[in-house]
Amino acid sequence: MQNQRIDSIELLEISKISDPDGRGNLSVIEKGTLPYEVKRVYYLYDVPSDATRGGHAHLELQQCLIALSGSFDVLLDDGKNRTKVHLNKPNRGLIIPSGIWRELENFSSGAVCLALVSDVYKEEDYIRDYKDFVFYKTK
Ligand code: T46
Repeated sequence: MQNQRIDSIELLEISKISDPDGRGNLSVIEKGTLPYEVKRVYYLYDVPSDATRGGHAHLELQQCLIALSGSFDVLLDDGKNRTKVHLNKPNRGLIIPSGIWRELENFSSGAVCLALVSDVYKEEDYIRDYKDFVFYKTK
């Protein structure tokens, strides 16, 4: 959506079930955890520390990003305001609504970014040019 602002971005604390016998942790995302139905899952890995992923906005797609392993920064921009979120916990999700520019950078060694998203892949849903994005937000 065109009028989404930075303050509509949510940090989700995902339940963590710690095993009483020391077998580690288990986190669950199920129907109702996210504000949309998950239609696709993809993940980023082996990302060099000097690489940037993203660099676009979506017209309709909603996403939840999780640092399953390691850490990275997510720069978020609504055309007027910017913020940066550091993701470094497998039980924390960053929910990005549509209409928000994002850039992922500063990947640690071994970082894995899991994305749970609201639709199948559609290139026509992307705004990949920042000037086009700013124009879209001011329309
Ligand atoms: C996002 C950030 C966090 C597909 O064929 N299917 C897919 O589901 C995806 C996500 C990508 N692709 C193809 C399209 C390109 O040829 O994989 C190639 C790389 O995609 P892209 O340049 O969009 O990758 P990122 O990491 O810059 O962006 C991705 C997502 O596209 C995007 O929605 O928010 O991760």
